[in-house]
Amino acid sequence: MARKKIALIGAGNIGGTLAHLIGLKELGDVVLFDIAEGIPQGKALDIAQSTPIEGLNAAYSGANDYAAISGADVIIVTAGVPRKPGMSRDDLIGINAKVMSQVGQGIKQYAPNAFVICITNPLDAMVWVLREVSGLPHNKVVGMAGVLDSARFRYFLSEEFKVSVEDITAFVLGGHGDTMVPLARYSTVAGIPLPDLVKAGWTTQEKLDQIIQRTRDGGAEIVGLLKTGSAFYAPAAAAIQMAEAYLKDKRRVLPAAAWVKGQYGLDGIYVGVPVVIGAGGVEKIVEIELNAEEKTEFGKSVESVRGLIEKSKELMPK
Ligand code: A3D
Repeated sequence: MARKKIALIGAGNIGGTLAHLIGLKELGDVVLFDIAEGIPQGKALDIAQSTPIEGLNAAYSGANDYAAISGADVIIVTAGVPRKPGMSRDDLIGINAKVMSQVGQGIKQYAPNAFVICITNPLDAMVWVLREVSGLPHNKVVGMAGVLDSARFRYFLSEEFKVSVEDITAFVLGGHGDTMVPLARYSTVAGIPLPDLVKAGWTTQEKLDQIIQRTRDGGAEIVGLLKTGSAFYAPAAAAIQMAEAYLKDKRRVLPAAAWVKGQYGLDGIYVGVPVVIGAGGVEKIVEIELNAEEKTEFGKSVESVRGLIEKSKELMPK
């Protein structure tokens, strides 16, 4: 059986990290694409030269022409611009909506059967643009945000509880932005929900609220430290988990920005919800019951995504 082909559109910080991780996990051959000349070729060659050391089998190439992504099984999109200190994700929409239009055209022409994972911000609206322009089925176009947001939540909780990150599950719903909704009720340590751990004295409600806020601000905290760009190691790891679920038909239950139509009372929008990812792409939207407060927060988040999608429509080249 031939190796899978994974195309990375955008060969910047996240693109390069994705390329490296794909090789280390032997998920397939990698094509790096970017508009910057030399960058995708240089990163491909550099990583390819690490394969004899690691003892792994993966072919690497770099390109500035969309023809190179032809027939890709998986495409991960990071093309565009990241945040700088003081910027919100939504400030990126002017440039990135246009970039997503170009990328969507390239995918439509050369890789219409791929499973596409978008990472470019503002995430939920950019996934919408990519799907709209590429014309791919909704279940084959998805956004990475929830895996990263919940990983941040899990990491902060593991520090607070002094237990392994492996034993913590966390649940984050809604758009990838300041309105994201980390759900304490559905987040657990070895199956014990967080509110029960507050009752048992593991932490206080106040501390838990601070952790939830730090999760919401998780991206900005790193932008503030790096100053020249945004997080890339954890975002890349999160997208790889989603790609692997598709390539290996794992049927993993992961939070992702997926097309929700009918569930949660929504009539067709990309927003963060739990989904099942397997060989069929997004095979199922998992619907959970929300209490009144969670419903209000989720509703606010959906409204904010809706606003960004409307803005994207105006910005997309006609
Ligand atoms: P960066 O290192 O700047 O890489 C972006 C790459 O895109 C650069 O190499 C550019 O040359 C390239 N590029 C620009 N325009 C085009 C185009 N039209 N076609 C092809 N390539 C192009 O950024 P990064 O890798 O750090 O971040 C990439 C994106 O991911 C940004 O929009 C970030 O905001 C976003 N991001 C999202 C998350 C989520 O959790 C959703 C987390 C972190 C970053």
